[in-house]
Amino acid sequence: MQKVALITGVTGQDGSYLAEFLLAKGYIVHGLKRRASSLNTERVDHIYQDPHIDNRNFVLHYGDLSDSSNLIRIVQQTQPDEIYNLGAQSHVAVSFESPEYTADVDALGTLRILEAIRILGLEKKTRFYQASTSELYGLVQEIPQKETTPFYPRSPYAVAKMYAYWITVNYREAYGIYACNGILFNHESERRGETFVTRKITRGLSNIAQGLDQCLYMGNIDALRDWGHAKDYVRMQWMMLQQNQPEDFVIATGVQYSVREFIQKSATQLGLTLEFIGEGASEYAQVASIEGDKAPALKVGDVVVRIDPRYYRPTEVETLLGDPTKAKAKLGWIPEITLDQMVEEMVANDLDQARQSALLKEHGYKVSVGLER
Ligand code: NDP
Ligand code: GDR
Repeated sequence: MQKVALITGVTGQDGSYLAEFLLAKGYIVHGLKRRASSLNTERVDHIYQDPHIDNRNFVLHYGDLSDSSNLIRIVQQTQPDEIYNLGAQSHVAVSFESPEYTADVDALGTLRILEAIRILGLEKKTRFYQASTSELYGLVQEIPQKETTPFYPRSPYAVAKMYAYWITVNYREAYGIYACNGILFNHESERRGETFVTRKITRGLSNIAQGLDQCLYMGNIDALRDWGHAKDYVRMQWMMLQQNQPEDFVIATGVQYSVREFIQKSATQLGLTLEFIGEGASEYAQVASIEGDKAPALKVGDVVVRIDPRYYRPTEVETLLGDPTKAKAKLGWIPEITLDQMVEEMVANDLDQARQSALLKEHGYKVSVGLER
């Protein structure tokens, strides 16, 4: 019998990699997509199947985590063996702008799916994965952070995710649902949303290198993160649902870098050496030397990074470092992609896109590199 999975957030970074992963394992994959005024399925277009063919194994359904009746109907129609709840308003800074919406989708959205499982009597059939986050640790109480480290959320996003974490635990204990939290530390890829810090850096520097933009405006570049690759992390999401007993796991690399170091590494990939001058909001980085021809639009002395306090958060998470010992010991999970390989992949992808745009511009076509930063 083919297993059936339902993924909320299938059009996002993780959802798209997880859908590929499950299809390769022979699953029938159903995904929830939101109605938007323009198409938002770019990350899954390569696995899209024409609705006119029979026996599709990848099917998208319109839906929203704020809409219980729609969720109940989709769970009823698809009768999933596994639900991966990846859908969320996932941007921490945006959650300060839209706290109520974030709570509705990220906290109550999780409850709505768990209730759908219960209302439909699927407690013994459907396994549930909740996309929990290292943001729960916020103002960190212990370094490195593991499954037993106390939570101290520092944003409306993290507070909403804390509700989702505990309601998942509660439905496991109260109703015997196989439900797990993956407490995932930051993970990135060439499919990362453009306004998260890593992609903002690789894309921004690539555009500057090709003469499509002038400067990258950053917030707190001293923040420390434990960054892994999304492909390694979605594999782990699946592994968590294949155990005999449901449990919560921290997923991290156990290695930490600053945002500043990520900027340096990305610049090196572009053949640039940067010099950081000043401190805090007055800080900027200029090109100290250039090697190779990946940055034809730049010259030594050009300022490529400036600090703009508008990107500071009202309450910041300064440092995150995970301890994945439990996941390694119990599940045999080992991350395969290093940070340097990931930076190389992300810069190569963004440089390729920037080169295409630069070529179009050179030939008189209008190009937009996206002004929303
Ligand atoms: P993305 O922001 O790339 O994707 C989020 C997905 O959720 C998109 O498909 C989005 O749809 C969808 N979505 C947003 N709002 C709603 C809604 N109201 N109803 C239904 N779907 C909605 O996130 P990631 O792939 O990076 O992360 C996946 C999950 O893991 C998220 O829950 C995130 O909070 C969590 N997480 C992520 C980490 C990371 O480092 N990436 C680390 C820890 C946890 P659309 O495409 O239409 O916007
Ligand atoms: P984060 O990721 O908040 O950790 O949440 P993000 O990449 O947005 O920020 C990481 C750190 O970089 C600092 N920073 C900036 N961030 C952004 N976005 N833009 C900037 O210009 C900038 N300058 C500095 C931030 O202040 C922060 O300290 C991500 C999301 O994927 C969540 O959904 C997920 O739960 C957590 O990772 C784990």
